Amino acid sequence: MTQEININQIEFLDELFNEWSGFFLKYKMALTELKSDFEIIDLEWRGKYGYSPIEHLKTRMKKPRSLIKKVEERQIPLTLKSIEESIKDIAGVRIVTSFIDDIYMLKEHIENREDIRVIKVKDYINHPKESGYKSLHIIVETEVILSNEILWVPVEIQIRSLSMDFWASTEHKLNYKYQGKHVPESAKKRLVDLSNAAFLLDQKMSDLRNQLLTNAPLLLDSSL
Ligand code: 0O2
Repeated sequence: MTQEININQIEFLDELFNEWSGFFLKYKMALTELKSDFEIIDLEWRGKYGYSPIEHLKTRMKKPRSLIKKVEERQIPLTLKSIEESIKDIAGVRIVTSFIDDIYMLKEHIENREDIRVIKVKDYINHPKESGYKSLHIIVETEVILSNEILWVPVEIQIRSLSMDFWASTEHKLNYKYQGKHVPESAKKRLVDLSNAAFLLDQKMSDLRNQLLTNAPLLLDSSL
């Protein structure tokens, strides 16, 4: 930057920065809350059953560039009020499971919690996206208890299996190279085929697990 900034501009930038930082704060709090909720579930399961449906978990705040792109796509005013009302994935949690069944078990758990309200479920596992993308998206509002008020903050929870996650992150990297350009049809088709192949692996793993779980009492008996 070569242009000098004058005092009025500094004040304006200061104000803008404070306003936007304040806006994002409640989303950060909601992510802290949800992360800890799921870590507790993870600890509980590992302690009780020696197995947790949560393979790993991460949280993310939507990047300003991605937020502004969405504002433009939706043709909404670039004001904090309209962003808050229209965009529900500013805060996101991604939970990766080993098995497909675990995804729906966690969905049920979320639906039954009193500190989480489910707003919308988008099942891209039973209804994959055209790209081949599979995942379960749950838009929720999570309770954040402050010193003198309670907030309900929207968060998008994405739950997917390890192989769905592998496909999504690899596809994202491959498509990133093509940003703004036309991805060849043949490549798109191969990505859909790969998504189906990954899903087949998921199904076979689930079948194997169910078979082992059914046989487990017998295996225990025979080891006596
Ligand atoms: P980022 O980087 O996570 O900020 P809507 O039309 O409002 O119902 P919306 O809000 O566009 O739907 O959300 P959608 O399509 O339900 O989910 C968007 C998010 O899902 C994306 O985040 C990705 O994380 C993931 N996603 C959706 N489709 C694909 C895909 O084809 N490939 C991959 N790899 N991921 C996908 P964002 O918004 O792109 O950005």
